[in-house]
Amino acid sequence: MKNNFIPFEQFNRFTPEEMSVRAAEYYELMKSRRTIREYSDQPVAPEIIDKCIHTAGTAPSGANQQPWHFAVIRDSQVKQKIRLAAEEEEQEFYAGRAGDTWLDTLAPLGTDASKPFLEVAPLLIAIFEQKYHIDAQGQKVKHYYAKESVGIATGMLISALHNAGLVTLTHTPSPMNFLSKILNRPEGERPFLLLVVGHPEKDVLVPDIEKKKLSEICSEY
Ligand code: IYR
Repeated sequence: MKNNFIPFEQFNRFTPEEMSVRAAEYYELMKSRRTIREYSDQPVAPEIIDKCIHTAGTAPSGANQQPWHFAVIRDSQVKQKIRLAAEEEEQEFYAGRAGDTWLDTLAPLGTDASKPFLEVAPLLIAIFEQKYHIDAQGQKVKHYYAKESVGIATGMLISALHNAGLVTLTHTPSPMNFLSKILNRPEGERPFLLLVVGHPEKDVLVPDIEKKKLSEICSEY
């Protein structure tokens, strides 16, 4: 059945000049984002995280099915369990599962199997992709473009957290089924990403790497 349609009233229209300024300002904001692997234990107020997750929840999704769940982990015992399980997987990854080609590609980042940030950072957000939901009649309803939708929402979350003055690490221990077990997530949900969130450790260093130029990522037709 077709939805009820309502006027599109909350949209802001800007002059071309205002649009240029806003586009440039957003670029400046986002290009200062860096992935951070060393965190201080400085806490983050829950309402800031709630607002950023609420922002992520405004993302477009296939058939508006919103196939995502954000599990916020602050409890140190749960963080410790996640660290131990992740490091177990990472040890196998770095000891051979990844293969030489992958490890050679990663070498410039200087990463290894040790993941202290999973305990030090004030919070982790485990993002789950929901493959389906159960409707009022108890029937499974498949979600369309679930992975794409969760990816978009995750990008919006990273952007919102950066805008709020926080740093993140998009961590993907592989496989990460342990997240479903530790967090007791329902069947039909798959771990998508583990986002580490907080404040950077004092005097933190980041790799001296560059983003591609506009001409390398964009073509016009
Ligand atoms: N999950 C591992 C390996 C890793 C893989 C990629 I692709 C990265 O960009 C970074 C790390 C780890 O977190 O160490």
